[in-house]
Amino acid sequence: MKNLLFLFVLLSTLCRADDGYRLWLKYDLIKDAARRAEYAGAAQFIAAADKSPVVQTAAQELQAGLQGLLGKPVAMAPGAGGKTGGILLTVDANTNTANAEGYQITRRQNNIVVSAKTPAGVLYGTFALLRHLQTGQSLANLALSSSPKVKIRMLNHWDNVNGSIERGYAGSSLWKWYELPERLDPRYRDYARANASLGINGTVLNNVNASPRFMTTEYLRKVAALAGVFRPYGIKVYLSVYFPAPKTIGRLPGADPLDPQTQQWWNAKVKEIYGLIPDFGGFLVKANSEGEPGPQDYGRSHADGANMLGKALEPYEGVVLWRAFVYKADPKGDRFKAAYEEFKPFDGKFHPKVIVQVKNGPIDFQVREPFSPLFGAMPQTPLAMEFQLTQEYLGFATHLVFEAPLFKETLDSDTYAKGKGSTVAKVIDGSVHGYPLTAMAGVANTGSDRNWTGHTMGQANWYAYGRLAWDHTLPSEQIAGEWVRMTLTQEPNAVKRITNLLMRSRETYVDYTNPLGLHHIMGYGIHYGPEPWLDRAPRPDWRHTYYHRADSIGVGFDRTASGSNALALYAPEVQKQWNKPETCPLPYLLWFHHVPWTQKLSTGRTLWDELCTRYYSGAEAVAGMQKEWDAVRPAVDPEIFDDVAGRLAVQRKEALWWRDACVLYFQQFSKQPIPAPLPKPERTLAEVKELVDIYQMR
Ligand code: GCW
Repeated sequence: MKNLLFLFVLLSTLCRADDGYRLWLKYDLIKDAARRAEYAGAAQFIAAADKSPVVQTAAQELQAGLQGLLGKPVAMAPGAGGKTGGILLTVDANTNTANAEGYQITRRQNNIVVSAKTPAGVLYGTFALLRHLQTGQSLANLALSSSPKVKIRMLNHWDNVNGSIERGYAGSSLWKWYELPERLDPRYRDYARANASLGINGTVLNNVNASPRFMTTEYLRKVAALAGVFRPYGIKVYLSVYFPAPKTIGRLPGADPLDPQTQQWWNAKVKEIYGLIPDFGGFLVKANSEGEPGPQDYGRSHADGANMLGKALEPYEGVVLWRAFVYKADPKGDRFKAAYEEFKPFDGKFHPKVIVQVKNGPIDFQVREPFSPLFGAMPQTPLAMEFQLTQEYLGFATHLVFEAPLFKETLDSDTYAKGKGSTVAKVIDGSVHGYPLTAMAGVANTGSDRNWTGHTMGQANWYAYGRLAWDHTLPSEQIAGEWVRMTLTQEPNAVKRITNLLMRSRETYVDYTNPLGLHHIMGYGIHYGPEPWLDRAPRPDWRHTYYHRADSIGVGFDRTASGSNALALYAPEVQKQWNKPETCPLPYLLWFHHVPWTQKLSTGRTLWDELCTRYYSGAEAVAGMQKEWDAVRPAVDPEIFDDVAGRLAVQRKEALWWRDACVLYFQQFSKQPIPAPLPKPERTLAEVKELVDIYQMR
């Protein structure tokens, strides 16, 4: 009897074991019998009269989804033919949506009708309906409608030809270049499904530090094979460009963008690409940045380079995404201003095919950054937002950091470009300046790990990015809740706890790593762990003392008129919010001010005491996260539970490194005790440095 019981428990555990592969598209049987019956009654058949591949994809996904959720097959009917009680997927040019990719879901004559102007809209509507069912919502008064706010919603993969991923923490690349085009890994399709379910409609396959290989016919055939898998999911492929490709591959003497030979080479290359991939999305370019070649090597500007590619794309639909992530090694300058100074003078001078892609902040995907001043400064140039999903500066795949609040913080910031309400989101979506092209990019956090993102909770960042690229007005909390219910559990208490855990995670990470606006003090090169003491590097702006400027007086980078004056790049209203240390919001304080250790802050504590308090409370909060996670154990899959619990334990350990490293390091300048009742670190600065050094070893 006992043995039997053991077997039963073991079996049920095994059956439940979930490796995370299915992401938020689990389609597990709905436990609530009444809800299941309600759905079954409304989904007796699926009718998708439109034969386009994208609509047929939608129908198949719906069928697979319903089979799982209802636990029984749902038939595909050729058309409604007067029948009721089914789901109709229809392309209808008269659907009342804001744009071609939007959808409407209504109940008509006892059918559920998913309708859109285009097949892609039907696909997105179908996934929205599935989400509605997956999250267990009622069908009474079903009426959903939504349209994407930006046109190009893409992932950027920093994947290399050898299968490695720059700043990737979830295994190796999904793309198996040596097997393509002959063998198509089934995973390519699942990748496309996941993206399409969010409305992502583009993917840049290769690293912006690009290999010229991708412009060879040999590799373009491989790319075409992937495009073929993604096409029925409404996803276009894009490629990162190695700027001197005409020289490396075309054997031209150079790649000067104003040389007619260069232009001709690109024209021919683009023609070749479209011959292989008729719906090719376009190019992403990192030029004259961090050692990558570019037009400046030929005495030309970023605009010359971008416009040359724009011209080559003229006969086709594709676009050029030209990155603004550039900064010169200038010991007297402020890296904060670099992109603005390079690009602002070219506003209005770009070819209509060009979008300038700007990172959310002026430096580099730090734990918190003020929005890039370029967002307020380019009325005549379409700007794309670049977010980073992979946690380069956010603890890799070991720290739990839900990024939606970070994305929202940037998107909701007001640039005042055209008066109050000119938020970054509204600049990006074209509503402030009427940009004809609109785009958002997320540097992917996916890899070959079975669960795609290493940390199971990292899936939530992919999910949140996709949802916000579709509709930047969605609240972070709603996104978190959806993801939890589709991915982890439906148990209401657990949903609440995990949603809260996600929602607080980013601020917690800020507290134990870079509180009060500190930035760029992470481990050199690998960008992991603390290294505020770094004062030697090949370039001044790769030294961390450059950013925090700690001295006997205080800490922080004076970017007001008395310092680098980077603040002047913002609209006067923005400057006003940040220009005085007494009124600057604490999250941005040390971004803009060098503040005395003894300065009293709005919290009533001195800067030094506040800094310590945050480092300690942040590290303590991780222990709180562990407790919260323990409390949801009965409600989540055991394999996922263990995965997250293990990673939280690493996070706790490393939060303590960060805390001890930073308070001990800055204490050398502040010369003040750790404020009571906080306990003194149990180790010396030398000891923490040694630990951090291990992670820097070859
Ligand atoms: O954040 C930095 C990374 C580089 C990256 C670069 C970029 C792809 O450390 O690894 O290179 O940004 O965005 O180009």
